[in-house]
Amino acid sequence: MTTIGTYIATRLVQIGIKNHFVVPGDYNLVLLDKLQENPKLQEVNCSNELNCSFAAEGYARANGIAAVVVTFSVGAFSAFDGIGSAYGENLPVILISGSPNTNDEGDHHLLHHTIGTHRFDYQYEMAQRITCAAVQLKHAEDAPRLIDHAIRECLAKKKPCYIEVPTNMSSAFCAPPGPIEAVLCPLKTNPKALEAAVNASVKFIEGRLKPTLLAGPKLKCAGAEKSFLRLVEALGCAVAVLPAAKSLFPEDHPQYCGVYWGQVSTKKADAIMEWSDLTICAGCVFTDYSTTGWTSLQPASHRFEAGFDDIKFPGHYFDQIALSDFLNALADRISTNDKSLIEYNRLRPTPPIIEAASPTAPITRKEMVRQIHKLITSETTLFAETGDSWFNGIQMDLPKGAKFEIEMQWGHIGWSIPACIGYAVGAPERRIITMVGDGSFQMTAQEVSLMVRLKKPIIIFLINNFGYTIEVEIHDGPYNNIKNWNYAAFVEAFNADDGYAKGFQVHTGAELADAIKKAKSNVDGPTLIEVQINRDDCTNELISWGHFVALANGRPPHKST
Ligand code: TPP
Repeated sequence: MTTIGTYIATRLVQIGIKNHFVVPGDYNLVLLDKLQENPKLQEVNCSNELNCSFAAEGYARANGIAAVVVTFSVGAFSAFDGIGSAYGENLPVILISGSPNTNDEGDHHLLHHTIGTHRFDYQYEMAQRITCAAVQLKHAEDAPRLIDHAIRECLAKKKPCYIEVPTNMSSAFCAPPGPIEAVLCPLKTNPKALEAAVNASVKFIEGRLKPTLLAGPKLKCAGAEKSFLRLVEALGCAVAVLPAAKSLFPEDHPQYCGVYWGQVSTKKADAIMEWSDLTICAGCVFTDYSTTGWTSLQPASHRFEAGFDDIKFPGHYFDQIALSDFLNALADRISTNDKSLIEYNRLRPTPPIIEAASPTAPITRKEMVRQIHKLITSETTLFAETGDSWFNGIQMDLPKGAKFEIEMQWGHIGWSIPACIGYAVGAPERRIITMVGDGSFQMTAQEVSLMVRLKKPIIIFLINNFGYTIEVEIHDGPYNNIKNWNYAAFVEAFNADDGYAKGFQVHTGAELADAIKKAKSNVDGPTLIEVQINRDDCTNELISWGHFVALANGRPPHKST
């Protein structure tokens, strides 16, 4: 007999989930038992619900879909943070929350883990604002329809969904799951809309002299990386990526011209993008951060935008078109125009040769980056946390196959630690390297414990510059100073009964090289290498970017007329 709990378990397995991330609580315990009955589903236990939601977010980055199970209010409110991230970052994460017994509201009871009122709908109402579909399972006969609806939307829109399961509902009987194909309904391109869009686009693009291409982060959720590559090769022009799209286009490709990020671009991408008279943006998201405080947003007349499911350029708008279908169709029809690539090849900077620093000199950020860079292979996924780690990571050239993860839309410090362990569960074959600042690490540090528990050989570079340096560059004050920790000793505390966490603190290039060697041989657990650098030793790019973002933040209110 199918219960609501086993129904959910079957659906999770059918859509490709092997692990669900949980923190138990009395409102979800029966549900957790029901999920455990499915042998194809393995539970992963996190230390708190904030971390749990980020671990699921990271798992979705690796696996394409994830689920997180929490208890009512005290758990779900913390998990909302990672769900906000999943929404912003276009990651399908299913948030499942236990909730009060269905009889309690009618019985006019006050309950624990609530805000102390007689209505318990507030969590569902909050969830509606940060998910693409939110459902409450109050009647067993409705449950299959509601569960399928939430999951279908989540998969199609690549956004999180919410399923609320009252504590007395998990073991209630319901109809068995129907064919999964009815839930897997990817966006269908309307052929008429596609034809009209491609005809108008070809005419528009061929009317410009020197187009360029720009890849954005939504290429990934749209599954359009290959079709983008086809368009790149058909058009033959210069190609840049937005910072959050790093690694979605191969960096060894002859048409690649770097990360376009205004004045903090790499490889002079800004020179060629701003020289061009049309930027064809595929899956791009322009925010104050990705445009360096709005300084690098091309004028609308120079922008052609192919989005997740729509196309817009001056005087035109089309929707119901999947991005990959559009890029493929355009690649079939567009004429080659390599003017921007020819120009870029004149500007292309020769890669700088970074000399090794003296092994005994106090370590600098530059030397640290040089050594981390050498570790990156085609099997590496590099996580770059909010802070100067963004800039350190963005500047590293990646070999073919290497992947880069960044959370630039949501920008929650501390994301990288739980997200990278979630990612490691979803992609056990990848070698994970995480660069994180001291301030960020302090937010979610206890999730290193899960790396120890699961024996994941993640290498964490903890860049200790003794404070919130990115904030120092945007707007300084005493609040940017934090308490220093003994980070190496901290992670080794997780070895209490067993475990292989290793921690090192390094002050010179030689010490770093030695710690990296030891990290590589620690295959049964995480290694944290704390690199102590000077408080002001940050990238020039952080300083410039911080300046422009601060200017954008500081614009005075519009005067009323
Ligand atoms: N709270 C959350 C949850 N997220 C944020 N992004 C912030 C506050 C604001 N914030 C952005 S970066 C930052 C803070 C507090 C400091 C990061 O410091 P650290 O991790 O040490 O990196 P560094 O800037 O030193 O490289």
